[in-house]
Amino acid sequence: MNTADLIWMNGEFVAWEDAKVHVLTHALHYGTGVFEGIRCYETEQGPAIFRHPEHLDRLRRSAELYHMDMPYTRDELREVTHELIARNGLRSCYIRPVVYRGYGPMGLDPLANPVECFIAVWEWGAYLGEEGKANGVRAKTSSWRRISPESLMPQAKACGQYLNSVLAKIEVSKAGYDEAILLDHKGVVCEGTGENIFVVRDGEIVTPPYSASILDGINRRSIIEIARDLGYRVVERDVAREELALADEVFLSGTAAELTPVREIDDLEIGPPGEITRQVQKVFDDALHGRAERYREWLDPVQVPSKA
Ligand code: PPE
Repeated sequence: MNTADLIWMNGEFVAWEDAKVHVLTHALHYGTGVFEGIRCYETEQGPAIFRHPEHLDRLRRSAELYHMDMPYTRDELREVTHELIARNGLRSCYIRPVVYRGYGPMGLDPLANPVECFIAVWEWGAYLGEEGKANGVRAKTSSWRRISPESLMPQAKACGQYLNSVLAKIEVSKAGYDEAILLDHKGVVCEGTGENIFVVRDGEIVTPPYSASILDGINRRSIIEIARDLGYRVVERDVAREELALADEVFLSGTAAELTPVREIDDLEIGPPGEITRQVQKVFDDALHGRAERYREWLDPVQVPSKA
């Protein structure tokens, strides 16, 4: 992992190696934190953050679901993120804000623990590998079901909830696959461990709806918009497991993974990335890197503060 010089933590810029928490930090014991994954891309106009306000809004909503009052406003977080990227001299990076319950009383009632916040940035390459992004990954359906709305809140991007993804990821990586696909508690296709999923069949694009316990992915929304702008029909409906194997094309979307095609599912061949996947991937990549005029408003150019 590439480190950066500075991390922003509770209102201050601190050296990477000094960004520390106490061992009795509540979130470390009980997973009581929420986070975001955001990417900043090098564009002709300089570094620019993809759908920054949308990510910060989701962070606030996740915090609210766990009864945490955000210690900073959206604008404050946006500005310090710009400054952090500039002060680290980064042209492109991954951005990880975390809002969490800090050191305080032990025990499950977190309400007396302080709500703390940090933002870390680092250079992060293709999450499922450059090869996977270009030629597709091998996926396997996990035996673990995606967290159900009966026990947790699938729409919250909360730290503890990721134990579900961690179990699925370990299961399939030990079996030699690149990524896990989780079914939801009803047995329909939900998503990857950190990506939403799209299925293409007979020219139509299908993706599971919110009722399938998915995370409301910001890239998912962007890709739906791009695909519709390209003239494709995109349908949000339940997807049966075997539809993955019967699909003409399957791809994943997420901030870390961007748009990554799936070439094999449960040892059944889907094939190399198809025409629709490639077309959507190209426009999406242009949007991320500021090459698509139509989607320019999705980018938040990093404003370099004068003191940087
Ligand atoms: N589902 C899950 C479970 C998920 O974690 C992500 C993002 C998505 C869907 C796609 O959401 P979006 O990025 O808004 O399009 N996963 C983040 C964390 C990945 C990680 O390994 O850490 C990410 O991609 O940043």
